[in-house]
Amino acid sequence: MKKFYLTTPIYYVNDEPHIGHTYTTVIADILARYFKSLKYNTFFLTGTDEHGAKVEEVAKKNNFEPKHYCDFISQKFKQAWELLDINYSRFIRTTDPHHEQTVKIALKKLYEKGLIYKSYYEGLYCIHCEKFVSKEELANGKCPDHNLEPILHKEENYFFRLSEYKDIIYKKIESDEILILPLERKNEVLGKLSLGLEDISISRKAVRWAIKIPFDEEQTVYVWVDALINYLSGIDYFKLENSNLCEFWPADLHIIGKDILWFHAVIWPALLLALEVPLPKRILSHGFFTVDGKKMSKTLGNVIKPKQLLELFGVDATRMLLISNFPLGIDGDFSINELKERYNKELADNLGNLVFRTFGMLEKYFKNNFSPKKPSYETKQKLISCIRDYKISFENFNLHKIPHIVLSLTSYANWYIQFKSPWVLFKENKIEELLQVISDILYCIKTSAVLFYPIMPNISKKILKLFKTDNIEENFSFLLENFEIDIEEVKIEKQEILFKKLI
Ligand code: ME8
Repeated sequence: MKKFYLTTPIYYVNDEPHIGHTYTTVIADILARYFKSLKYNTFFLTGTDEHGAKVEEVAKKNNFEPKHYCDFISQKFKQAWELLDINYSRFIRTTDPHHEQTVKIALKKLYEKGLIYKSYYEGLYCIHCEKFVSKEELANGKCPDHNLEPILHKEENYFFRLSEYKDIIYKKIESDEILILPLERKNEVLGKLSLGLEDISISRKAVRWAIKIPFDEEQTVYVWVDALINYLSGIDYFKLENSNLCEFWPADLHIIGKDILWFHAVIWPALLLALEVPLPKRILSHGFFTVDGKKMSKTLGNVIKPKQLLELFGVDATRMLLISNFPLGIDGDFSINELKERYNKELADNLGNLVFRTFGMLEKYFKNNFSPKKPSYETKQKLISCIRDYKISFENFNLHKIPHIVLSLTSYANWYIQFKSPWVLFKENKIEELLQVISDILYCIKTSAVLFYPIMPNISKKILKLFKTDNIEENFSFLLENFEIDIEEVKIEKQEILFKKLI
């Protein structure tokens, strides 16, 4: 059986989930559902990144012990993912004992191989990025991502011989052995790599809320090394638990935001090469979004929480609107008003109205006596081209295109209704022709419901119930392999409104 192992970043617990985290996690869930429906043995890992100075500081501010604070916030992430129908296989926390043990095993291996050494480090450190920053990276002396001044930091640390891996990583990225998507991001990484690669410090003396270095209790593991190793502990790579999950390695896809590409494209592969562990196959790095043209930030008070979208649009529409608002690789802007407009136009007026009016016509014209015809040549061609575009977009991870592709089918069906005017055919008693038109429309509806499954699983199930179809995954793989679908039965009954229009 083919396998697919995909991951999201593990999110910091210094704050509750917002739509940035939601975006990445929804993308992962859609891809996991897609591959699972195509009968891949799929493993989808997400979780929380719980160590580091920043978490300790926020916990203290809120009068919590760090671990209790982590329990509290990681629970918020789990709750949000439940509300968004995120079907992850495992939720990993870096405070899980087996993860901590995995990190220690990895560090010991690196130390024994002579790939870690002690030295002094002095530099500017942004505790919100949890990394040293160079003067060139700063904007007016402040971290451009957090608008805060970094602190001057000097201490004796353990260093990892990252510089030794520059050429090999360059080659592996250039040759797409590690495929970085989209292409512009690959070029960015190659450009930065060609400027040079220095060893990095992988331990801290001052940070206490962290995993202890196994060969020196005075030092703790740098949070990024701790965090990256979650991709191995999440599938029990060193077999600390009695499972066969390690067979999922190597990861088929790491999904991340562009902010953390360097860690995933360079530092992570170098650590894996040093550990003699096979490399991940692909990294999908999406853009960042602003809200009404401004960076999302607590200070500006414009952070959008997933709950706000869920209350307005419901779970399925939230997922669909989130991923299709702009191309995956680029930065985009978010405005609730624009989303409302899209919801009304694309979901209420297009898809929702199509289902409502078609089943209304079925009831009016055919009562309980409807046996569908095969699709006409023109509708069949439309279905085939839509399924082909859909597959290509999924294969290239162009997720933002998918809803628009499926909606082109429902738009076609709405246009077809106007064009063929079934009410005239009924009036003129052209029953055979009427049967063909309604059948064509039903093929479009059923096909779009199946294709929408990874994105809008509940709406998809609701529509497919009208065709007395339960086994969606079976229908999904059949449709994508054969480019056709069967309609055996249709439930003729008055329809509820799938998407209530928003004012
Ligand atoms: O970086 N637009 O965690 P984090 C789009 N713990 N996506 C956004 C976003 C925005 N405005 N803001 C956040 C960390 N994201 C580390 C990761 S992995 C081994 C360790 C998403 O809580 C995006 O996926 O800061 C980004 O990469 C991630 O959240 C950063 O989450």
